[in-house]
Amino acid sequence: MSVVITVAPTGPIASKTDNPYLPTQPEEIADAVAKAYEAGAAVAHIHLRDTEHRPTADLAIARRTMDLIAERCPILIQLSTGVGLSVPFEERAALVELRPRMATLNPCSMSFGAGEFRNPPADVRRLAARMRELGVKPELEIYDTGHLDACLRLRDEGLLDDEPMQFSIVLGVAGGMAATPDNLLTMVRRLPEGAVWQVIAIGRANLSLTAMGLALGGNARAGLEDALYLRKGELSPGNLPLVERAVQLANDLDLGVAGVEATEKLLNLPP
Ligand code: KMH
Ligand code: ZN
Repeated sequence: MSVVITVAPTGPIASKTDNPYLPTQPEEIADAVAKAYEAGAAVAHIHLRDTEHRPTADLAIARRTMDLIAERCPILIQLSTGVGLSVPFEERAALVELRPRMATLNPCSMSFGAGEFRNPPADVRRLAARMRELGVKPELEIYDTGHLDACLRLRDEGLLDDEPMQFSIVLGVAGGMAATPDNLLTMVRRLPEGAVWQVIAIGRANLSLTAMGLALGGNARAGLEDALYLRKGELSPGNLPLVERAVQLANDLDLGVAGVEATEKLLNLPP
């Protein structure tokens, strides 16, 4: 039994003012990902920023980032189609045309902190169908119980392969579920048989809920997208310490860490 560690180096919200080690440019992102790969990450969840550090779905920036990562290491690239709250859905969806091995699929619209995360049902269905056509495995980001039900409806409509379904249980976004052990347990109990899943715990509860996820049989995600601090008052000096901590947690629980090939098998990734 081994667990998949995903590095999420950047995210849609934080800036270099929040943490100066946040990678925003393609070279910085590729460097953070390569170091995470060396530490044990098998998947890289990628958000892009433009030269002004704003979230972007610019295809040239995405292509360049993917190429730079591939030059450095064979990590599995999962592009975020969440991108950022200000980027139109159609631009976000176009990223899957670059055929990353995986991409996120956010099934529902929601309040997201002070902003709004727009995922209209018809657009989500179109994107799910296109990902299926292109062989891009969706990572289903669920921020509430109803989001899980929405994913199961997509599956029942034939828009998602369920071999296996891959979920991120997102806890701690203001507008979604709070980051509590109770909410995590509720979600895990409701997942369909055979699902592969990980916890994305935003902010202060990141470490405890990541550990709980591992103990419950989930995978783990680590990086500055989800936690800017290693512990109270101590900014993480880059993504590497967060990834190393997740790997250490998995090792301490005697779980072992899956490499790229094992992850491809576990997720039944199209070639
Ligand atoms: N940072 C996540 C909570 C995605 O990548 O598709 C939201 C997100 C979605 O960034
Ligand atoms: Zn993301």
